[in-house]
This record gives sequence, C-alpha cells and structure tokens, in this order.
Amino acid sequence: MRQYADEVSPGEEATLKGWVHEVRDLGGIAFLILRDRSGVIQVKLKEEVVDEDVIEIGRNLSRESVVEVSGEVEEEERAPTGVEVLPREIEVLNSAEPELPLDPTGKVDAELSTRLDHRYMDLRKPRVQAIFEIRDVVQDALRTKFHSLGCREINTPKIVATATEGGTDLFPISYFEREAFMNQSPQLFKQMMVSGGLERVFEIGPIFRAEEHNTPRHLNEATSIDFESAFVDGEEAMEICQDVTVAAYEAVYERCQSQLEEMEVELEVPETPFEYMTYEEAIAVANESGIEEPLAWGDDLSTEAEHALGDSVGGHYFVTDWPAEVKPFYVYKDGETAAAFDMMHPRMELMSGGKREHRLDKLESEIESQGLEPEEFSYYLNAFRYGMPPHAGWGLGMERLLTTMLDLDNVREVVLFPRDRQRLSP
Ligand code: AMO
Repeated sequence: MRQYADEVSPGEEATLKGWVHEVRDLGGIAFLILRDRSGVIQVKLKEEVVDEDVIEIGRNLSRESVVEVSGEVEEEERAPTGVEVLPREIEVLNSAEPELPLDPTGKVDAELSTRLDHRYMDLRKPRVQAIFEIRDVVQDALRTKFHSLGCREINTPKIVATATEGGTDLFPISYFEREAFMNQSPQLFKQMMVSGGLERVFEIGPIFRAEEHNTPRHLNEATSIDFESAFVDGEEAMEICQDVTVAAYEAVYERCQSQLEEMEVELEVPETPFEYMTYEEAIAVANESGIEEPLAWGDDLSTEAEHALGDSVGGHYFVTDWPAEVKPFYVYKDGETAAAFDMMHPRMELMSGGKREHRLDKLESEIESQGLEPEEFSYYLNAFRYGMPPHAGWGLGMERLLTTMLDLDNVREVVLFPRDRQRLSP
C-alpha cells in the first residue's frame, strides 16, 4: 500500500508515490528528493548499497516525473525530514518533459498570469497548495457552523431569467430560443425558501458578475456564502455573520498551523463583538480623516473611504442603516433609510445583507421604482402572496474572506481558475 512522505518511519518498508522534486548528483552518491502532497522525502542512490540499475533510473529522472519508489526507510539526520529511503525499486509512472513552464519549487518567481496559465504546476508549490487546503477547511467549517445554527444547505439555479443585483453587470447567454442570464446571486431563490418549509438556509456557490474592470478584489465568477432565515431581524442576521466568520478563522487557526507557517501568516482570530456604525457615522469618520473626495449621503463608500474607516476601526466592523436609494429592491426600507448592513474588513467589503421587504405591495412598488417589471418577477412575488414571514439574510464573498484572512494582495490567489476580463481559460 502507498504511504505518504510524512508518515514513514525508520525500519519499515515503504512504497511512496509522487513527483521528482530534485535530483542531486554528487558523483559517488546521488539524492532523489521525492515530493507528494504531504511534503518531501530523500531517496539515497548510493553505489554498493543500492542496485546499479535502480541508481541508473534515479540519476536520469527529469524533474516533476511521476515515480513509485519502494525500499527501506532509515534514519538520517542530514536528510530534510530526518529519514531517507534506500530504494529497492524505482518505477517511472510517467516522465515529465525536461523544460518546465514554471519552477514548482518557487525559487524562481513567476508572474501571476504565468502561474494561472499553468495552475496545475503552480499548485505544486507548498505555499499555493496551502491556500487551497485552507480554503477546503474554511468550506468545511462554514458548513458545520451553518448546520449547528439550524440551516439547511440548498443549491439554486445558476441559469436564470431575471437580474437581482441590477442589470449592468449581467452576463447574457442564449437559452434555446430565449435570452437568459448567469445568476448574479441566489438572492430571490434563498428568499423563496424561507417561505417554504426550510425556513433557514445557506448556499455556497458561484455568482456571476460582468464587472468591466480588473481589480485585485473583483472576479467575474466568485463564490458567495449566502444565508437567509425566516423570523430573524437585521441584528440577529449580523450576529450570525460575525459568528460564521469567526468560526472560519478558528477552524483555520486550529487545523491549519502548518499551512499558515508555510505561508508565513500569523493568523489572529478576530475579536468579538465586531464594531457597528451607521452609514451616517461612517461617512462622517471617513470625511474627518481627510479623504480626497469627501462623501455625501447617498454615495457608495469609496475604496479611499473604506481604507480610512479600516484604519480607524482596525478590525472587522458593520456599517448599518444605508441610504434607501443605493440598496436593491428586496431590502426593507423605512423612508430614506434601508435596513441594510455591510460587513467590512479593514481592507475591503466582505458581505452585504439586510432585513428583507416581505410586504408584497411595497416590494412591487420598489421593483417598479428601480425601473424593473414586476411581471418578470412574478415567480418570486408569488411567494409573498401566501405566507411570507419577516426575514433577513446576507451574502459573504468567499474569496474576499480568504484573501483578507491570509493577507494576500489579490483575490485571484484563492481561486483555482479565476475568471476576469482577460481570463477565460484555463
Ligand atoms: P453583493 O452584491 O454586495 O450582495 O455581494 C455580496 C458579497 O459577495 C462578494 N462579491 C464579489 N467578490 C468578488 N468579485 C465580485 N465581482 C463580487 N461581487 C460580490 C463581496 C460582496 O460583499 N444578494 C446580495 C447579498 C444579500 O443581500 O444577501 C448580494 O449579492 O464580498
């Protein structure tokens, strides 16, 4: 049976499978460094100790070839992991071409675009592998946390007939003889579910936004962590978002120390409760900090303002009570103010949410006042005719959560195959 590099011990016979990380030939002795997903292990090719044919195979291996090595494990304190293998057999399972598209040891830097073109190879770097191991742990922790909060996981359609987050950043597609769109958010579906028997739901799935601009925090296909629940108000929904965020940090702190070390990240679990400020307070703080373009009621928070606020708060915080006009039709509004909230990291917005409009007449007039046709939303509006509870929810960006957690400078770092204006393949 196959063993991983980090689980073999001296005195045992081992069979390892992996990639040729390096071959160091010192003349009378050569070392093959074998790598698998757990790390590296040294294989000693020493004349008189190891069969000549086996040494010959080992010496001629090209980097990144896939091999199976069987032999005895011995203690060797000079080896990278304190043990080495004396191979009885080396089988080449698939040899790699000698010119590699990038250096998988990470010693030679490559541009992000080159790395993404050859993501399979980029992922062989322990630092990059660590990012996706952490992403896996975060997704697992989120699911566990949501379930402990009584949520059911749902999966909603990604091909849809109508926009939810405004029409400008929609991707149209052809759907037989009709036009359809890639969904911008599971918004309308998750709301319909709270009137169904499920009451409290979450989804972790793709959202599609035809954002025109390439920025370090925007993607054209992102992953949204969505929550929606009947019978909760905005306060409770915000607290749940805070707790879910902290659960993700705690899981990474508890389960990913070696990955964090590999990435040289000193993770701090955010302190609770997160700060709260109203939108009005937020623009006052930003303006007082001396930002170049001061904000007035009704403006979205600029990147400059977000940074000023982040510096002033120094941790995660919520901005509540937004101007009604900047929030979508489904948010509950009271005069000028929307019962909407955003959760911010000092570097950027992570989440948007709100208490929802559950009164049919108000919802219809909101849809109209945003220049949309209520008839196009009849499938959604019907759910409000026959028993829709008051409810609230939010959408938290997975990539932004990870990028800020791991102090990375671009959301593309946490996506295997990012989609942006320039990049549609691989
Ligand atoms: P919103 O559009 O603010 O709200 O999106 C919620 C969160 O999703 C992430 N996000 C993105 N991340 C990367 N690239 C993008 N292009 C992108 N767009 C969004 C952000 C953002 O804060 N339906 C509402 C949520 C709700 O009210 O429940 C919505 O989609 O982190």
